[in-house]
Amino acid sequence: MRGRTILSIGIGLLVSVAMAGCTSEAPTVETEQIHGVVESVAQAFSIGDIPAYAAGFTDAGLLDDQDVARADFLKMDPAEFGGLPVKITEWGDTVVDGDKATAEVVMEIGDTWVNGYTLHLLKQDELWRLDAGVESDTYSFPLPDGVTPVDVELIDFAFAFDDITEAPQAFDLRNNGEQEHEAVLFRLDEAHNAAELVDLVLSSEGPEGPEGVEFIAAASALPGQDARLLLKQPLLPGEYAFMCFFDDTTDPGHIHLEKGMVKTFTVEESTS
Ligand SMILES: [Cu+2]
Repeated sequence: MRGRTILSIGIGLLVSVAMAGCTSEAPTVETEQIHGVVESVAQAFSIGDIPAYAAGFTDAGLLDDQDVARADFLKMDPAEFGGLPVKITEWGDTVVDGDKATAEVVMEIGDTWVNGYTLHLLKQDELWRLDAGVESDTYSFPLPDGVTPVDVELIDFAFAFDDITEAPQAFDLRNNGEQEHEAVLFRLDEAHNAAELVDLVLSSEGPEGPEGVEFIAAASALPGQDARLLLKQPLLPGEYAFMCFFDDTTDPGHIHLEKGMVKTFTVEESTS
């Protein structure tokens, strides 16, 4: 996960100590080592431990994850990194092929939502390390019984989804654009319409976002990629907005939100 603005923290990473559900197969030594590395990386992110985080990556993996070389990452201000509690709640398949491996993992982030990632690892000097950014590959983990995801299409530069008729608990993002996108979900208060909200967000800084706007959750997807976002609880009635804060790679200095990548929706009070 990158050490960027708060608004983007959602995409970040993971953490934790307890691995809840291993696969049914008996874990091999390799699998245990891989899970241990991932746990340590997640833990390091949770507490903002930059050296420990970097130790879990190859040079190429760290560069992909952080967009900076190891030497520069190690000089980063610890206050700017991590600090968002992340817990690994489930492992999917872990597949070892020689000195390479993939590990499917589900991470609960900030006690609010869940993302799934397929991690890519490389064994160097007898140690497994992440060889790609945590968010570089997703994992569409199984949803709880009775949870139907809302399909959200991400394009350059807009969100598209059908009318929301029931309180959603999960979103399946599909990036059909040419650029990487994120879906950062906010709950709005009644005082702001969408245009005012965009102005507020663009002019604010800090992990909490602007007053009157509550950060809920986030996920990101590369072009052609799917990403699943599961909330721990269905959304309460109210007004919500998805926004994307990624840089426009064809227009440096401007972000997708400025190009119109924002969409609001309403969750109605249940009539039952
Ligand atoms: Cu975007």
